[in-house]
Amino acid sequence: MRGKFITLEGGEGAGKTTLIEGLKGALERDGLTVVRTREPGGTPNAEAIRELLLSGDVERWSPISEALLFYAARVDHVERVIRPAIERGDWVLCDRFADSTRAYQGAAGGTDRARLDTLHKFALDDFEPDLTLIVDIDPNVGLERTWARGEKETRFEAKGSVFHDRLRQAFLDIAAAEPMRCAVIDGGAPAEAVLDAALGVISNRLGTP
Ligand code: T5A
Repeated sequence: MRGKFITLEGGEGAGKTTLIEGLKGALERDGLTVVRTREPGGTPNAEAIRELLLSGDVERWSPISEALLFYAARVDHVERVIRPAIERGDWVLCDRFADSTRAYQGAAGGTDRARLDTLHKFALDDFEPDLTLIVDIDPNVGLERTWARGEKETRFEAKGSVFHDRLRQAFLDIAAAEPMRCAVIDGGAPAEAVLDAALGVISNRLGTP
């Protein structure tokens, strides 16, 4: 039986990585085999592209160059990891996917959505997640969480507040446009409540064995 493909999306520091860890444990306790992965990344090639994308000067790449690099990484990731796992019957939890390109390079970065849709179709045809959890958070709260880690800022964290406000709205717009695929989770809630909400959505939308 085909597995399921679940993506987690949202702005910086929304809590996706924390949530994915909790989801993996809970779904494995339900007897599922779960593959946890992330974008950009998930394969050696895609991790090498991640380094190009996240480091360096904020304006190092134009949004179109970024989109092409994200898709080069994404095709490698889908072909080598995501699709084989789903075909084995595993459930894949992926930290970010194509909606991040639509929000970061598209709505917030200024690349026309139709061009990104053409790129997606060229690269992956109609391949989309079974379910996308959009973890929504006030960008100021999310960025403060990332700063509290004391790590060097990525190129995207370093973009200004207008960019991060647009991002939040972009993810909410994606959820509103595709309610069958997407669900919005309140990322400002305590971590346990975020996990409970996400598990509720997964159970309602996809069921678990
Ligand atoms: N990107 C990516 C694009 O521009 N286009 C694309 O197509 C793709 C795929 C990736 C960057 O690339 C961009 C987007 C990103 O800028 P990344 O480092 O993977 O870079 O960035 P994020 O995915 O944003 O990862 P973060 O770690 O910054 O955020 P998370 O994963 O959402 O948050 P998380 O879980 O690490 O939590 C952050 C902190 O908050 C705490 C955690 O303990 C942690 O310290 N926390 C909470 N605190 C209170 N309450 C909660 N509910 C909490 N949940 C977590």
